[in-house]
Amino acid sequence: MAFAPRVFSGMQPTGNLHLGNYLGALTRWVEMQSTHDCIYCIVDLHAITASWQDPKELRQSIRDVAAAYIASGVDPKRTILFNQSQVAAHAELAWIFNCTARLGWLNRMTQFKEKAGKDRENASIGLYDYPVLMAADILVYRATHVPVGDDQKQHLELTRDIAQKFNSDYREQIAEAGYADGQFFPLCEPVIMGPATRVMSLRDGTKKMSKSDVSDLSRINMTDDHDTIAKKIQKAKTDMDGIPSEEAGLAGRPEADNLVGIYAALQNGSKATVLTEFGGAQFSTFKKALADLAVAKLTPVNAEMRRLSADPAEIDRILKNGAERAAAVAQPIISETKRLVGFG
Ligand code: AQP
Repeated sequence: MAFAPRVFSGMQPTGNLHLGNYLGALTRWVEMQSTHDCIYCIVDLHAITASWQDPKELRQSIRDVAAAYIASGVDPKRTILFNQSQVAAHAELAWIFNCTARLGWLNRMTQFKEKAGKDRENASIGLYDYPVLMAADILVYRATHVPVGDDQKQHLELTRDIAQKFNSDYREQIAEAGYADGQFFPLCEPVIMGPATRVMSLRDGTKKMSKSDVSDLSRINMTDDHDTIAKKIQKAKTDMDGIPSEEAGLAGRPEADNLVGIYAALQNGSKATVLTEFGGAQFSTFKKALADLAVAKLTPVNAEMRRLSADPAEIDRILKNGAERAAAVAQPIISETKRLVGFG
């Protein structure tokens, strides 16, 4: 069966979205709306996996992330925008996939190892099972393309493994149901593109920019104002050399590479173009230009987020409408999955 192209992606409402989320994923999501049928989700079920979330703050965070999506250009009329917990089919399919995925596959997931750290025994089962739920999020819509940052590559490989094993475990039932090529779930493609698929911390160029980093100086939040953005860029770690003229000159210089990559992504260009413009400049000059560009790009998004957040009832209405539309797409797929498995 040739699957109709469909895009799915999501972010966790676990705090302020940052420049990594924006450049690594959100900008791609917005572009893909003009070429694909898109479903964008606020993955609140995932949000409670790493640590306990205050319910009041979680509810607020869901609205804030919805506002960030819309302010960045996600159009809730054209695209389905909703929060995961409101469509029960995600959790239902995750359970079936829990019985498809193998323990050995999950044991290899590096994000669990990083997030659980040394206190593994104390990590939630949800954190361990996170990639299986992620596979269900994607496949419950039979999505074919998943725009994400580079850190999600391994989870998407697991999604493909789960789809393949399900298709193989139930091959007879799938054939009987008339899927001639034996594919009930598609093998989705990760869409990891552009110069900022892995935006690094402003304090340490070897660490991913992340919501959970204890240092707020490590990231630019989408809610940061003009002065805060400028201050964080000015304080960003750099090395003793200036800006090189060619990409080879960024090798072994993670902080310089990161700042040049951020500039390129904000400009919708390439690192090579940035180096042509700034090669030979001091970091002080480059940082000033980078701060101006980041402010110019993020300030309008920030203002729109504030405008949307002033009307939480409207955000709730958009999410409810999105959840109804998402459930309508997921329902026949989960029903057919259950039939294939032998339920009902
Ligand atoms: N630093 C990054 N560079 C590029 N892309 C990134 N993404 C996250 N960080 C970067 C992409 O953003 C999407 C949503 O991520 P998420 O919020 O669901 O979870 P995450 O990847 O765990 O993000 P964080 O900031 O690292 O959150 P915490 O600290 O809570 O774990 C994904 O497409 C991701 O690739």
